[in-house]
Amino acid sequence: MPAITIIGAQWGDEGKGKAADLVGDRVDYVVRFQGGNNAGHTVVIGEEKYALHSLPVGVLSPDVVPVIGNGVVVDPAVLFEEIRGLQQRGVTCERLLISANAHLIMPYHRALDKVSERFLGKARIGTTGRGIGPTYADKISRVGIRVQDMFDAKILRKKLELALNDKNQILTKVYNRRGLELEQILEEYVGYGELLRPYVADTGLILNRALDEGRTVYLEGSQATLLDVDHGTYPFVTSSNPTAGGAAVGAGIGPTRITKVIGILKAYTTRVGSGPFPTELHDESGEWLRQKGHEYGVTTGRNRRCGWFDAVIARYATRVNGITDFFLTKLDVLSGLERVPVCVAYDIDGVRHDEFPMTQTEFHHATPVYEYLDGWAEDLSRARSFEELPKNAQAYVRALEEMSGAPFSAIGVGPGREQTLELR
Ligand code: 2SA
Ligand code: GDP
Ligand code: MG
Repeated sequence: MPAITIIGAQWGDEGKGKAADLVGDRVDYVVRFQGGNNAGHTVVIGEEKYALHSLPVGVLSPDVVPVIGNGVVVDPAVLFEEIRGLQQRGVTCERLLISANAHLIMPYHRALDKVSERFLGKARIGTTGRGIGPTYADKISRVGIRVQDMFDAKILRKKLELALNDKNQILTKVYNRRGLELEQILEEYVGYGELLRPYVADTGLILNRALDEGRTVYLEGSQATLLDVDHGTYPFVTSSNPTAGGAAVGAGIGPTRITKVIGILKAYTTRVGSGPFPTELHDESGEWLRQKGHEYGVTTGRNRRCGWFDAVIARYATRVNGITDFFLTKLDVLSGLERVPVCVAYDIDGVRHDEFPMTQTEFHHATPVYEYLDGWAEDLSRARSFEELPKNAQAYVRALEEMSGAPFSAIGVGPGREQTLELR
């Protein structure tokens, strides 16, 4: 049976949380495979709204096993806070499984993330400040600390000594900040180890066995294609691989297990943090989209930058991820426009580009070539089938589908579970 992955097709916040929740009653496992508590995934169930950061959305479905895979970075304090918050609202997290190989976000990672951003000034990435980049950097440098290290105080001490030698030098000598105390961190993380132990498992083995037994595994991406450290707008990216290839690596399954790659695509575009964004609107239209779409960071509360739909990006996401179908979200937000601009190609220094350009410099110079589609005035939030949508909204969807390079299988007309139209 299949593993299915959902991937953000733009710069994040496309509505992956809602998409993952929708399948909750049809899957057995929901797995986070990269990123950490930089993510903000919103799920609206009736009157209740949940914002998940570390936990997979599957935690909200009673019959699903939520899994934090080996590719994720975990901040134990944040994770426990999130578990506690859910428990207070009657959501139990007992089924949660956490990979022993997942890396831990340490206090010096958070400190370095914040202070390096401050020192970068105008060149800053605009990170979430959660320590994500420094944690992945240590993982790749082979000096990271993993979940399993918390179970052995002696090993943890050795690894911490090594790490702090280096990090305290940087914090004090380069950034003129206070160094961190080994004993304090050791005590804190040994404590987290005891609390986490019941959840820790060989998640790769469990997921492979589940697939062998015919169960369905859902791989929930965070961030998005253009924030991918390999395929995104480097250096303005996150430090993991949110693209479909990363799903296999970060969950511990083979790529041949993944039979479906669902791209989540917003009917317009947003980005939070720095970096190039060809269709960005700096005028009242951008503000209109932000307010109508409630485009504010779920983790940091930052204003999201807003712009029109970009078909070059959608095609790029199809190519990089091998997207089998798209879920188009937030179509309802566009009601009330006379004409809806859609970027169909870029003009780069006088040359038309239909594909994502090869170099970052070209992307920085890209200006959108727009086509203007007829808008609609009607409120879409009560529509329950594609046929109920105004003709121009239907035409907008079909035009985007044509440009994006993969079929659209669902359309979002509101944040609620029932505000989803299936497309054949
Ligand atoms: P980081 O913290 O190292 O991952 O930041 C690097 C870049 O990745 C962006 N990033 C995100 N972009 C969109 N949504 C994210 N999650 C939150 C949300 C963001 C928030 O759901 O709203 O609340 O601000 C997310 N996480 C990371 C980040 O903006 C940097 O551009
Ligand atoms: P994620 O990071 O991709 O999970 O997305 P976020 O949760 O950060 O942001 C998406 C926001 O859009 C959330 O507030 C969702 O509740 C909301 N949302 C999702 N789908 C739709 C939709 O089709 N229409 C509207 N109006 N809101 C939606
Ligand atoms: Mg989000």
